[in-house]
Order: sequence, then C-alpha cells, then structure tokens
Amino acid sequence: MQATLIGIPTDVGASRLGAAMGPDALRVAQLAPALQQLGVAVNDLGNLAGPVNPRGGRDAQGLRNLAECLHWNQIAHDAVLQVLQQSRLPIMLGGDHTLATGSISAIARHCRATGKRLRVLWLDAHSDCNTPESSPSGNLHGMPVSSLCGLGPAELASLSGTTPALPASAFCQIGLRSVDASEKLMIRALGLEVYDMRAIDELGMREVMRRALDGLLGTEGEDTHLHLSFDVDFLDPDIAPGTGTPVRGGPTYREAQLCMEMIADTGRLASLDIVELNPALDLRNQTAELVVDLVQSLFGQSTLMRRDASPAT
Ligand code: B3U
Ligand code: MN
Ligand code: MN
Repeated sequence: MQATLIGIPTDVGASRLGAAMGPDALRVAQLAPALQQLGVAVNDLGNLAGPVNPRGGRDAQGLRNLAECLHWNQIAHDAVLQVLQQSRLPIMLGGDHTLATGSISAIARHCRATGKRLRVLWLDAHSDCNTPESSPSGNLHGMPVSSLCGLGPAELASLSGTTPALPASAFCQIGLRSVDASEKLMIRALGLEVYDMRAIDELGMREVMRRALDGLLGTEGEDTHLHLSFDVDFLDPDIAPGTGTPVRGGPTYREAQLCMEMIADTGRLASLDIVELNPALDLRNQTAELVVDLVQSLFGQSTLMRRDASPAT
C-alpha cells in the first residue's frame, strides 16, 4: 500500500487558534515511521500553503472567514484529487474539520469518475451539520456535513463538481454527544445514520461498528471507497485533551482501538482525514501520539494475526 501525507494547516473554520499546528505535531509523533513499520510506503507532501486566519467577525450571512475557508478547501480538494489519481491513499493532516469539505469533495469526484460507491465514516463528538442559517457560532467547521450534502454555503457545496457532492446516505456518524437543536432537525431531515454515545453505551462499540461497516466486508465491499473523517474530539478528553472543542463522555482508549481495528479488518480504507488536533491545548503531544497509535491499528496493526482480517499490505 502507498500513502501520501498532506498537511493542511488551517484553523480558519474554528474559534480557537492552534489546529494549524496539527500536521507538525503528527510528524513529531512519528506518523510516517509508524506507518512504514506496517509496510505502508509513505511520502509526505509537506504543508499546503493557504491564507492566514484573519480572525474576522461574522459576515452578513453570519459566517466567519468564508473566503479563507473556500481557499483552503479548494487547495485541499486539488491536492487530494491529484493523490487519488496516482492511486495512492491520501492522509489529510489537519487543520480544522472544514478541510473535509475539500477532501471529501475530491473523493466524491474521484469515485464518480471511477464508478466506486463512497462510504464516509465520521468519527466526532459533533454532527457538523449546521447551515449558515442555523449555526450558533458562524464557525464553518460546524458545517462540512451539510455543505457536502448540498446545504452549506453554495461555493463550498459545489466543490466536487456536483451539488450535493454525495448522498446523505453515504455518511455514518459515530460518537456524537454534542448536537445543537437545529442539527437534530437536520439529522432527521437528511436521514443521517448516527450512532451517538448512547448507542455505543447500549450496543457496545463492536455492534455499532458491525452495523456501520455493513456491506464492506468481503466481495460485497469490493466496489466501495471507504473514507474515514476522524475528528480528534471523538475521543474522550481524558485521553485526548489536545483539541479545541472537547466534550466529556467520549470513547475510551479500548473502544477507540476496537473501532480502528474493525475498520482495518474491512481492507477498504482508501482515504483518511485527521482533524481538530490542537497542539496548543495538548499535554506533551500526548494526543498526537495517541492518534498515531490509533492510526497504526487502522492500518492493520493487531496483537495477533487475525483469521478474519485482510493483510495490511
Ligand atoms: N455545533 C457547534 C459546535 C461545534 C461543532 N463542531 C465543533 N464545534 N467543533 C457549532 O459551532 O456549529
Ligand atoms: Mn468535526
Ligand atoms: Mn468535533
């Protein structure tokens, strides 16, 4: 397997500064060597260059930094598309979660061109499906899901070449525990598949992931491109403090490991966003190191050779 790291150091979609340092924190935590250990050939494009954070207020539409967000997402889209066209697996190092609008738009465009079905797993404490009308904050990192479903700002919603970029049914959200009232309505309206923390408590992570990955195992999943959009605030803040909008009551270390291992077992992972890592809020880079540990499981590291798993390489 060949993977390409793309640093996308944006924090223009968030209120708190610091996520722009995420890509380098992941490099300091040895992300590339950790993947190489598992037989993944890795190259690193370095960080994309985009606009600085103007720290602007809300515009007439109520949005913060829309022009800069658009710019970042356009360059993210272009870089991701190029990597996919080289048949390499892109790993986006964020950066705030708005960048998923660009990355997933490129992935949707690529899937359309290659006739693949797209499945997006969205690991997050939040649902990120606010619209310009509903957003309480004006922060665009709270809107990538609605943008991709055709309901965000028009310029962001059309990045993939079609609006919507993909059907809402392609998404599966896991780990939610902070959802605005307006987002609850939007989840209903879009018919999003959601496993919130209550579902994880009641069913267990194993059953949640079994349902989330339905149709991906074996020959049935052959034509599916599986994308993981991993917001670091998915994890419980006790183990992952280095993120801008932590919410208590998230998955434990063991639950997160099982989640990654079960995704690895499908053998279908074809692209990955790692977002909302904020080194300014971290303790001695522990969150970045934890993420690297989890990414190793995502790429096939397991304690024993498993009968049902596809090989990592
Ligand atoms: N739903 C809130 C909070 C939020 C969403 N995503 C993050 N925070 N990281 C909003 O601002 O849209
Ligand atoms: Mn998010
Ligand atoms: Mn989040």
